Parts: sequence; C-alpha cells; structure tokens
Amino acid sequence: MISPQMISIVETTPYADQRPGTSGLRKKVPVFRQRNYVENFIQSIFDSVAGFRGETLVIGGDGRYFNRETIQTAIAMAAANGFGRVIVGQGGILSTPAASHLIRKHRAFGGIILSASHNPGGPHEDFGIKYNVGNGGPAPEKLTEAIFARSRVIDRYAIAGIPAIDIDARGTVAAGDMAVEVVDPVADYADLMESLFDFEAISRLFAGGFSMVFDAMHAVTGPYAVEILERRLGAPAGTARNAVPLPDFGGRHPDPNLVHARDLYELMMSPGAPDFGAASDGDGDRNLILGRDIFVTPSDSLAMLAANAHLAPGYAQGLKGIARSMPTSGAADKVAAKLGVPLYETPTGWKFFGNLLDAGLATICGEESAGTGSDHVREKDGLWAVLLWLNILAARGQGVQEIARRHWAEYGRNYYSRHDYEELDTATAEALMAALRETLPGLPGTAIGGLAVEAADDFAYHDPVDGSVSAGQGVRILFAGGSRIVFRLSGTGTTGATLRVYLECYEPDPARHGLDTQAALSPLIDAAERLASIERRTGRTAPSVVT
Ligand code: VG1
Ligand code: CO
Repeated sequence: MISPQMISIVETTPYADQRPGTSGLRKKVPVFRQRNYVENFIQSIFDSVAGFRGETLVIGGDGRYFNRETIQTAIAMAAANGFGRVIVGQGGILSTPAASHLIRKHRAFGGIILSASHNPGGPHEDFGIKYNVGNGGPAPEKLTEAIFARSRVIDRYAIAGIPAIDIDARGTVAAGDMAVEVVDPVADYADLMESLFDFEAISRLFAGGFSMVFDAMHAVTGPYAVEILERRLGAPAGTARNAVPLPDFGGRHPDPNLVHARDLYELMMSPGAPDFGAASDGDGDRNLILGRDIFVTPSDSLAMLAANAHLAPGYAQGLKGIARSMPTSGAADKVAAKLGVPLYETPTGWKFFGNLLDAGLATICGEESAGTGSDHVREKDGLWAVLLWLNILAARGQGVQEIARRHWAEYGRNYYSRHDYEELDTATAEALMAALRETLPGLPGTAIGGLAVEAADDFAYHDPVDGSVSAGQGVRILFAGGSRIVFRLSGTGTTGATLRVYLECYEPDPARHGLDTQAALSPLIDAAERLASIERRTGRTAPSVVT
C-alpha cells in the first residue's frame, strides 16, 4: 500500500480553457507550464472515468519537449489515484498507434498519450495530452465533454510523493503500491504489423532492388521504421531518414504534407527518384504516400488501399465496410459500392470511427488529413498505411503511378484539395461560418458561378451504434455531378482560428485524369470565395497552406 503520507491532496483552482479539441488538449508549452495546469487536466480525466482501481494505464508520447516531465507527473498521479499498473514506453516514447495497440493487448483501462501530433515542438511550441479509452481509441465526445466540465470546477488533485522513475531502463519498478513497467515501445507494434502483412513478399521486393525513402521527420516513427523497414524487411540502412526523435523535431513541423516534407516531395519528382517515398507525423498516426512522379492524396490513398487490401494476409477475407470523415473525398465511396460493402461518413476526428470498428461495421477508415487505419488498432496509423502500400506494390508488381492510373480509369478520379487559412482572428472566423450557415437554406436550386447547388447543410452525424448525435460538424455545399465544397474550423490549432476549405470535383473521363489539381478545381475555388467572402472578411487573398 502507498502509505497515506505519500499521497498529497493538493488544492487547486480551475482553468477555463481545458476543452479537448479534435484530438485532445493542445496548447503552447508555456500554457501547460502554468501552475497545476497539467495536474488539473489529468485529475479531470481521472475524475470523469470510474472503476480503474487496480487497473492498468498506458503512458507514452511522441518525444517532444515537455514529454518526460509530464510522464513523471502522470505516473505519480496514477499511483495516487489508485491505478495498479502503469505501462510506459522506454524513453517516454510511444507512437499513437503503438499506444493504442498496447492498451488493447494488455486490456488496459486506458492510456494517456502526450503529443501535439504534427504541430511543432519546443519550449515555445505545442504540447498536448489526449486520453484513450479501453478499446484503444480516443475518448468519445461524451467523455471529452465530461473532462472539460470537470476541469471547470476542479478544486483538488491527488499526487504521490515518489522519486522520479527511470523511464530509460526497461523493467518493472514499484511506485508505492503501483507497478511501473517500462517496455520496448517498438517490439509489440512491429509484431502486429508482421501479423497483418506479407513480410516475405515485401522483403523480396527490397532484395530485388526496390528503393524507398521514409522520412520520420525526427519524430516518433524513427525507431519503428528502422526496426520494421530496415531490420525486419531488409531495406538498406538509411531507408529511414531523420530517424532519431528530437524534442524540437529538428526545428521543423513534423507534418507530412507537401509543404513540410517538401524535400521528400522534390526528391520523388526528380530524375532517379526512388520507387516509393513516405513520411509520418509527430506521433506516427499520419502518412504521406509518394511514388515516382506522383503524390497520392490521402483521400485517393484510402480508396486505393481499400480496393487492394485483400492482397494483404490480414485483410484477405475482404472488408466489412469503409468509413471516411465527411470532408474526405468520395473516392472511397466508389470502391465501397463496387465491393458491395457499406460506406460510413463521420465527423472529422478519429474518435468517431471507434464504434464502427468495435461493432465490426467497418474494417478500413480514413481522413483527408493523411490519416488511414483499420480495425487492427483504434487510431489512425502512419506506418500501417506505408506497409499496406508496400504489400500491394509487392503483390501487384506495379508502381504507384500505374496503380493510381488504373484505379482512376476504373472508378473515375476525384480531384481534391484543402485550402487552410491559418491564424485568423477567432471572432472573424466564427462570423464567417455563422454567415455561411445562414445562407444554407436558400442555396439548393441556385447556381454559384455556373455550378448548380443540389444540397447544402451543416453536417450532423447520427452514430449508428450508440445513437448519439454530433451536430455542427461542417458546412457542405453539394453540386451537380459530384462536386463539393466543405467549410469548417479546425479543432487542433493553438493560435487563433484556422478555416479549412475542402474542394472536390469528380471526373469520370480518363482523358481528363492528367490535369493539374488546382486547375481542375478552379471553378470550385471561385465558388468558395463567392459563398464565404473569405477575402473580404479576413483580408486574406490566398490560403496559408494548400494540400
Ligand atoms: C485535424 C484533421 C483531422 C485529424 C486531426 C487530428 O483536425 O483535420 O482530420 O483527425 O487533425 O490529427 P482539425 O480539427 O484541425 O481539422 V493528429 O495527426 O493531430 O492526431
Ligand atoms: Co498525428
């Protein structure tokens, strides 16, 4: 037993801003450094769940600045609150999908994952805390709301006065009467991947001279990629680049998109490019997929993976269903229709896939923001997507470009892009959305810049499993022929507001599958401006990021 003297009950006062966003609480490090800020939030989590006495809690993070300190706090608070065991990744490292797997494997009560995903790290950059539940997935909306409500009134927290745990040495130590198990963060996850994919076929591919570059962006996937790609699959040393996790990610944004992974993109577009290029984000749940001379949009990647998943041993039985977030393109819908399986459309954020996966309604899920995953864990999984691509490339004996070209010829091509307007004044962004919502009832039947509006609404999701309703999830304008514009505000930013404008146009004609994406979307880009008056309202003449 922890002697009662070891547990301190500390009086505290609430913070008003601890509302978890799309994936957890995300703020600048100096905000987290405020007195009792971390403790308040962790205690709010523990106070919002019940029945964890003696149970297991998984703790780990993406290695960013403030990771180690927060892990010590979380361990001491778990001990004081009555957990029986904590499993922590060595060095404080656990990718988001690896943490999800550990929670499931050990039937843990839940897990605390420390990350701000693809946001930059460092003393003045971003940090985050997210709580995952026993199925390995992000806390559902009902729970994040309860945590927020608790954080508004919290007046005390419990913490054990124990010495800091050496999280760099594997093995089990006692923290009072709680066991702290420091585990290899990679091994179990690598075994899981080996159980899903044809590692022999992928090894033969590499042995035959297939070349690949994986950019870990000095974030959490480095050790995972070295173990899986280089050690287990025999890819040459150096295939995984920037493979050492750094607290500030080497000063860059660990965001695998065409802006922050520009050098990888340029390499893949250059003469003598490798056969395959990929990258992952801060916490290892996102993926960037590139072939020689081709960037595969995440929406297309979801569709192509779904169409070919049966080529991997773990999915040889076929898919039960496909789920995508609402702003993700309709490319996956065409695949679901052809496979004769249901397609689910959910709000942005991985937490909405959990029920579908648990109920066996969907096997593969994806988001336009470079997140793809399956029922093997309850988070999106960057390396999983990379390995499924490798498995498909090995099984089909074709390159990325050929697979994409054939896919579009079969299903048609959904041109797709997202325009982000970052760091807007929050009130301005909210006014823009409010004005847009007001216009919705009058839009159907009209034409915007020559495009006929078929429907317009503010997306509300009815969860088919638990019946819960999540409203106000993004404004969507649907045009004749399958074109679409979606507007929503980000729930992960830490400075001001970010407006996301998602643009999509469907092109069935293979003769028109080689167009430049922004050119193909230009009528929709014009229509978005007409609908939302972005320039007039925000003063911005162009998006900050185009992906
Ligand atoms: C963004 C993405 C969303 C993703 C979320 C978390 O959210 O759009 O698709 O699930 O980030 O991803 P938002 O609210 O900013 O649009 V990660 O890799 O930060 O866990
Ligand atoms: Co992430």
